Amino acid sequence: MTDQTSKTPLLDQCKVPAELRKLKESQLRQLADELRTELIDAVSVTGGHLGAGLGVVELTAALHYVFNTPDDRIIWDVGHQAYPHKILTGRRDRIRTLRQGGGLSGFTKRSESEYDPFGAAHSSTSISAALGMAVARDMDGKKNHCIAVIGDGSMSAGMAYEAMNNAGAMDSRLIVILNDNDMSIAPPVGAMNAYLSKVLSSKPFHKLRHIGEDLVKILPRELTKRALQAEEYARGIVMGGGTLFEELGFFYVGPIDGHNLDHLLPVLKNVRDNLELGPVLIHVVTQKGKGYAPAEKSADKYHGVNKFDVITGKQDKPVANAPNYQNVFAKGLIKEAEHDDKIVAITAAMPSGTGLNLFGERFPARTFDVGIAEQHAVTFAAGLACEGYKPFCAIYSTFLQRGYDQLVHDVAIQNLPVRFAMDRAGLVGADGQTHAGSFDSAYLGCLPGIVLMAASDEAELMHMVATSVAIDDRPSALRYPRGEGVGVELPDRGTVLEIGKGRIIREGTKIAILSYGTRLQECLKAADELQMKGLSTTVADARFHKPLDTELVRRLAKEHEVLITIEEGSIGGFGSHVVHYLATCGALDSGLKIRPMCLPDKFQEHNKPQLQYDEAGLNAQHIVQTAISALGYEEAAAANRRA
Ligand SMILES: Cc1ncc(C[n+]2csc(CCOP(=O)(O)OP(=O)(O)O)c2C)c(N)n1
Repeated sequence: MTDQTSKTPLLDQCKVPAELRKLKESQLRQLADELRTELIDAVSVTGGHLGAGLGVVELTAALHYVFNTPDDRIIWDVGHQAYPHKILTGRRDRIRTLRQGGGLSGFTKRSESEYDPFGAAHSSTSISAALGMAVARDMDGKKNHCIAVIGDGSMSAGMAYEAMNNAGAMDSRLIVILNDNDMSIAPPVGAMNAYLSKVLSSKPFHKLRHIGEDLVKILPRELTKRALQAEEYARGIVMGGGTLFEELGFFYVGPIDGHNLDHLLPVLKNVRDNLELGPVLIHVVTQKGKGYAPAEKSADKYHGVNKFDVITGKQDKPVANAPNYQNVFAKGLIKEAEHDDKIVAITAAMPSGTGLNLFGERFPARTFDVGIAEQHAVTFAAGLACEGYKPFCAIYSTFLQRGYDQLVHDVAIQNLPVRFAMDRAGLVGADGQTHAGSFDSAYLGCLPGIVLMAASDEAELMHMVATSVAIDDRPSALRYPRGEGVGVELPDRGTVLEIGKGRIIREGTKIAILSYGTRLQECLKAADELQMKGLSTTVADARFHKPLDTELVRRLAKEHEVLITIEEGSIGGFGSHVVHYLATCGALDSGLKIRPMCLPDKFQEHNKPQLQYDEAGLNAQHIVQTAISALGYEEAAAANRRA
């Protein structure tokens, strides 16, 4: 029985897709409206990605209605648009726990639901994964469908083309839905975007009255593959648009209005029922933020939002106590670029996330948004460096993983002075495992010749930007975290630091804490506490991971009983190098108690940043405990109590 008081009576009946599939087709419009209401209400409580989900409400309902999920696999690219999918696939009761500690992930995740056949968060992986599943299905003699849903922004990454190129040649039955909303986080860039606009302007939307006849004509069940190929060829020539995909071996259908269920449903059914087809690309046009006025009006279409008031759309923005790191990075780089016209900046589709939107306002001709194309961004920067430019490649630590071979092969081996500005280094809170910048110190620390720095506060970041400009004979990278600085005074312009030299912040005699990056504040708190316990503590800021300040490290090792290193990065990073160095030069033979503190050896789940640090054991109290237990005082105290 339907709850008469509910704002979402139909949605209440559809806890899983099998129940959705019991509705009449004529009820789907109302269901989609209810789904949108529920989505807005949920994200107003949790914050998170809203615009992308609003744009695929109808598509989500239509896909689960037409296809037999979870046997049919729907793979959402990035996964940030999958909140409506989560609501329809048994997770509505937990939807208000999105991105909260212990709650649902903000992306698709295999361990969360059988309806998430593939986890995502980094873009442009869906076609490859769907093709793998399609080929496995064929080898197993099964019949289920494999559907990748990918945005026009995510189509700018090379991986999507690698997958299409392979799919076109494999001829396996695969459905790719191109969700074209003419937006990424910022307006999309590049020739592909221009191409899609051309397709849209040259071809009218399929009209309802044509859809049945057209598609029967286009996708006749009885056509042999050969005849189908002839048909594709003819369509490419006659219809103009879609040819690029057809040249890649896809059967192109579209463009289709992705908010019109009368258009979507027959197309999806036709494609579902034509088992002779190889790879098909359905070009669906949607609007990011659709159906919620404040989102539709906003410049980023509410890509990612804080909690907000549903009536006004006003977001709950916490008052900032200090400027955030990305803006300080932009300020520092603008200042340097005013003095050096060889400085150029590169972003891979994240101008506002990296602060390069500010640099771009000041130096539009020296700013390059290359699209979601980290691999290209790195080698493009290498090319600029070859010609005497000073490229700053501003890429989040987690996304730079994608450009690793380019970094090794194109930049490091050729010793090119590309500067990497790695934002979101360390834990990132609600975005969780897939976005944590945990590994850069480990994956860069092993590269010969590179200079690695980590800023301990926002003034240090300014200095390190200035230092990167000065390092013109080899690659360098600097890491800084997500969020606000610590509130120190900012210089007007950064000062160039001595390469490979750390600094002592506080002198002591018994315990030494050597910090790399922003845990420095916790080290100072820990030192206060240790001091109160009568344990004289030195605190040093390493500044550089490579070249390592071996003189400082040796001195700390020699003059203290305990040496703690601390960093917001994985095992294999800064601390591992310090231990390796000390072991190699025999400094551990004298009985030094060394304790490297780093992130735990696991992919930490999303949570509030403070709780993530607690879980990681990287707060002041953990440093104190580590020092005390290294000295054996806990055991001594316990032995005393026992006596
Ligand atoms: C490899 C990688 N780089 C950057 C990002 C950050 N990012 C998340 S969503 C997004 C835009 C995606 O645009 P599109 O595919 O068109 O989806 P829309 O949000 O417009 O629905 C970007 C750049 C990412 N997730 N993965």
